[in-house]
Amino acid sequence: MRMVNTTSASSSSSWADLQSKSESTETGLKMKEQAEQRKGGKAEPHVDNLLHLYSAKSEDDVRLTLYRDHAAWCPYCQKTLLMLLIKRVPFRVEKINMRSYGDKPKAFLDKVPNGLLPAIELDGELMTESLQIMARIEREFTGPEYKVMVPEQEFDRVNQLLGMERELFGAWCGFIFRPSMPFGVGGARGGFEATLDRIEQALGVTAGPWFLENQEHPSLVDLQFVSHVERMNASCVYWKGLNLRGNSRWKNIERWFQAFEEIPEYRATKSDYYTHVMNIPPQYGPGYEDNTAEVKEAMRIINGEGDSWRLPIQLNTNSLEPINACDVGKEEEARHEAAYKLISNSKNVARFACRGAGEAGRKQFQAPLADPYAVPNEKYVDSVDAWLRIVADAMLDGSAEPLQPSEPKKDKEIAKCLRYLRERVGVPRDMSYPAAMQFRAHLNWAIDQLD
Ligand SMILES: N[C@@H](CCC(=O)N[C@@H](CS)C(=O)NCC(=O)O)C(=O)O
Repeated sequence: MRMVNTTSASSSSSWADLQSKSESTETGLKMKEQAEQRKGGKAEPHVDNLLHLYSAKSEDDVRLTLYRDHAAWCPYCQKTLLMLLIKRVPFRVEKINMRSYGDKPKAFLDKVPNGLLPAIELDGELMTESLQIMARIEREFTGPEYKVMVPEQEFDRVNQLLGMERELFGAWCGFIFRPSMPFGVGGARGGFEATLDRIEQALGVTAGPWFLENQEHPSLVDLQFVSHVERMNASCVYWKGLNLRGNSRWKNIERWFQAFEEIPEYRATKSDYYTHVMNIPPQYGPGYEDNTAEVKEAMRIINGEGDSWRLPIQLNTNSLEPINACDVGKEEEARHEAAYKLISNSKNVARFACRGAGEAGRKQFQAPLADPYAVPNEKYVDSVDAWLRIVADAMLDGSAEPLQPSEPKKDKEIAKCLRYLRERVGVPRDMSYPAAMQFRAHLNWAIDQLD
């Protein structure tokens, strides 16, 4: 068992040591290579990519800029991003705050006075409204280098399905953002479930997993649905105790969602339930929770209470929040991903965490976890930095066991800082879901020794 003296920063590995250790892991090495590829617009799909060249020879040939939300919360940005990735359109990305998260840069407001996201600039022409953007992208980028996202022979079915997507969205809003009827009968829940039944049938018409026949990849219709269905999965189980994943009533929808989870482009944009239930209210208003045992249990798990954010983290495809099938059994990879992300941004992360013992910002925003003008308490930076190095080390070697108290280490202020950080790990903005769970649990491991 390791003995750790956290009173002096020099007692744990330096960030430089941790960096070389991280980069010698298989995952760290791959992430470093991807960071290099990213600079040239050739990286695999990832939210950190700011340039995708695809068939373009150089950035000078890139005609399109996507403005998307910085925190990866906006469902309309997600579907537009997916359209560009799956269709393989060369594009740049500029990340802009959502209003609930902070002030928007003046340069963006000069271009888009109502501040709406997503927006694109195509050959200098600015557009908003995700569906119109996606349709324009489909018309503009034709040729063998681009995937067809709306097959012409399917126009009628596409229109019908797009109408159903709006119905599902409306039924979801009525279900989640209004109080439930007594005894849960009929009303909004029944309406939502019946709409899902119709979607289930629509998916049953095709041989493959997608909404349109003979598609080897998702079409615009699938993308139009997926970003909100992802939010439905999180919100229905959290506020209403209705688990859509693995539900035998909606097998085709499950198959469709799993088909998405096999696609790297989708996995790169996929969030987790915690991030969603924190970011949905600032965008749509509060969710109304049912007073049931299922809801209490789901909230406990998703909010990280009890053991759900504690080591050892064991996630599988049957968990309340299933992991992607391809991530099963990759706990070490997840730990190493989290360590790499922490190590490559350690100074900023330490200062950010010290907001937990600092002052709230002079201007507040609607998202309760966002506080862009918060002032960190500089007094704690060195101690928080030392604890983060311990956390990084433990994630790299998988050695997190209860520390042997070499001396009393109780420090509630440092614990507050680590807790502040733990609550703000966002997926996919900061890291993938399995990595975020490892990071949250390792932070708890440290907090338990400080609190
Ligand atoms: N109908 C629009 C809706 C876009 C939308 O509502 N965007 C929200 C974010 S999800 C937005 O930009 N709100 C302003 C903000 O939060 O900054 C679309 O499909 O693009």
